[in-house]
Amino acid sequence: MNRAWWKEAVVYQVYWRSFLDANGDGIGDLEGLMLKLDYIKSLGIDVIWLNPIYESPDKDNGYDIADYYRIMAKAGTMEQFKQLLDKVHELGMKLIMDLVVNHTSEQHAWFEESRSSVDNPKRDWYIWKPGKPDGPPNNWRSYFEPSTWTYDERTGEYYFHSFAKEQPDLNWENPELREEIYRMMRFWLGQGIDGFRMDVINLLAKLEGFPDAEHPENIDYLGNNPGIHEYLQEMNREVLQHYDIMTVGEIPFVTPEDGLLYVGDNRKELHTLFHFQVADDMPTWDLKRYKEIQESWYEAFRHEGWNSQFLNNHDHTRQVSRYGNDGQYRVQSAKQLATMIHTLPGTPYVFQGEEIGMTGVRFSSIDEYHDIAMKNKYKEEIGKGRAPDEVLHSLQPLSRDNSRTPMQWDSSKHAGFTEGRPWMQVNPNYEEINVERDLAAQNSIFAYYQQLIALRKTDAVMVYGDYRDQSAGEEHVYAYSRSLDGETWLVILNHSDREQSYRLPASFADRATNAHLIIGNLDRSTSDEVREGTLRLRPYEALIYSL
Ligand code: TEU
Ligand code: CA
Repeated sequence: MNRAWWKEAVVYQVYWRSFLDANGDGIGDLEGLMLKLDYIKSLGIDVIWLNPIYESPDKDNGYDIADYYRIMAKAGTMEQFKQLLDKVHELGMKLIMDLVVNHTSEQHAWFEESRSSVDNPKRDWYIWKPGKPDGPPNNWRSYFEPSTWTYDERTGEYYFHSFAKEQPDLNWENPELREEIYRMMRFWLGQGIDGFRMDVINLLAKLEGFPDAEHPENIDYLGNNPGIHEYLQEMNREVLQHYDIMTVGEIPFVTPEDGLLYVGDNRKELHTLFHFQVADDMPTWDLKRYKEIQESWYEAFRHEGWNSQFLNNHDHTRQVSRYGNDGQYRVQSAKQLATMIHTLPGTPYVFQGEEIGMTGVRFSSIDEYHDIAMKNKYKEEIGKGRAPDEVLHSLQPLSRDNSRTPMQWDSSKHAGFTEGRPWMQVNPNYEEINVERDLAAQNSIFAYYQQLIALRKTDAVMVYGDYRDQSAGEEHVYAYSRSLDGETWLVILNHSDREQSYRLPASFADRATNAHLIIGNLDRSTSDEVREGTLRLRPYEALIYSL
C-alpha cells in the first residue's frame, strides 16, 4: 500500500454558517473560523474541509452557486479567505474546499443566459428538453422534488435538476462548459488550497436518452452513468494531477467494486470517496449490516484505492443520536463511535461538534427548520393529505438540520455562537454540552478525540494495518484487528447499552499474554481479563489492545 499524507490525515468538516459568528449577524463566517483555528489544531486535525462559501442565493445553504469566483457576503470577503488560508497553513494544516459542479444556482449568469432563448450560446450548458404531451420528458424523481424537470415558459422547454428546481444541472457533454469549470478549479488551486471535496461528483454524466425509470423513487439512475470516468480522467489530466492535493468525491449509490473505478491507483481519477451505504441502509444502528459494509469495502480496496470513514456530516443526523445513545450513555457512546471511525481502514472525518458529542434536535414546528430537502418533502406529503404533525414527526429523525444547529461553545446565550439572533436555533442542551465544559473536564469526549487522533500520528498500524473482523456472529460486539509489520492491534467495541462478553479468537491465545491497553473509553486498570482470553464489556465500552 502506497503511503500518502491524505491517508494519514484526520479531516475536520467546518459547516461555517453554524460554526462561529464574528460580526453578530447571526450567521457563522470566515472571521469566526479564523478565531477558532487554534481550537481545531489542538484537536490534532490535519485538514479542514470547508463547506461552500461561494456567492449563492442560499436556497440549499451554498450548494446553489451563483458565482464561482466570489465569496458570499455572509461568509466574508476574498481578503478574509486569503487570510484564513494563510493562517491554516501557518498552523501546519491544510484546507480543502467544496467543489459543486453538477449544478449551479438558477441565478448563475450562465443559467440566466441559457434560459433566455433556444439559440443562446449557453443554451447547451444546461440540459433542456421538450416535454411529452402530458408532462415532463420522463418520470424521474429528484432528490428534493417530485420531478427532475421544471418547465420554463420563456422557451417552452423543461430543464433538468437532480436537486431542487433552483439548482439546474450543468451539461457536462459540452466541452466549453468543462473547460470553464477546469479554469475555475485552477483559479482556486492557484490560491493555494489543498484540494477539493467534490459534491455528488458521480452525477455529472447523465443516462443516455433519459429513459423512464421502472422504480422512479430509487433515484439511483441519477449517478454512476456511462461517461463519468471519462469526465473525471479528463479533469485529472487537465487539472488535478498538476497539484499536490487531496480529492475526495461524494459518490452516492456506489458499490465497493464500482468505487474502485473512481479511486483505484491506476485510474487517474480521485484519491478517495464518500459512499453512502451506511447512511442509506442504516436509519438506525445495525451492526450486522455495518460489518458487512466494512468487510466488502475493505476487500475491494485491499490492494489499491482508499476509503473514507464517517457516520455524520451536514446532511446526516449527528452520530451519537443516530447510531449511539444520546441519553444516559452519551459520553461513552460518542467515544466508542469515535474509536471505531478512527481505527477502521480509511481517512477519518470529524464533523464540527462531534468532538464534544453534540446531539440531534427536535424543533416543535416546521417553521423552525431550514433544510430545503425537509421543507419540500413536508409540503409534498401534506399535499397527499397526511396529517402535518405526523409528517413532522416522521421527518425529524433524519432531517439535515439535526447536524446544522450552531456549534455549542459555552453556556452563555445562544451557546456563544453569536451575539445576535442565530440563523438557526441552538440546540436547547447547550448548557450541558459545550466546548468550554469539555475543555475544562478530565475524560471529556474532546480529550478522548485528542488521544485517538494523536495515535494516528505515532502508530502506522492504525492507518495502514491489515483489517480483519474478529467478531463474526457476535450480535452486539464488533471486534477487529489491524496488523502491520508484526504489530497487531485489537479493537473491541460494545455496541449496546448492556454488558456483553467477548472471547478472544483462539488464534490470539499466545499473543494475548502480552496484551496491553492502548486506549479505552472507560476506566480499566489491568489487562488481566484480556490476557485470560475473555473480556466483560460495559455498555458502549471501547478498547484498543496491542497484542
Ligand atoms: O449531498 C448530496 C446528497 O444528498 C447525497 O450525497 C446524500 O447524502 C446521499 O445520497 C445519502 O443518501 C450534497 C451536499 O452534501 C448537500 O448538502 C447538497 O444539498 C447536495 O449535494 C446538492 O448540492
Ligand atoms: Ca456573521
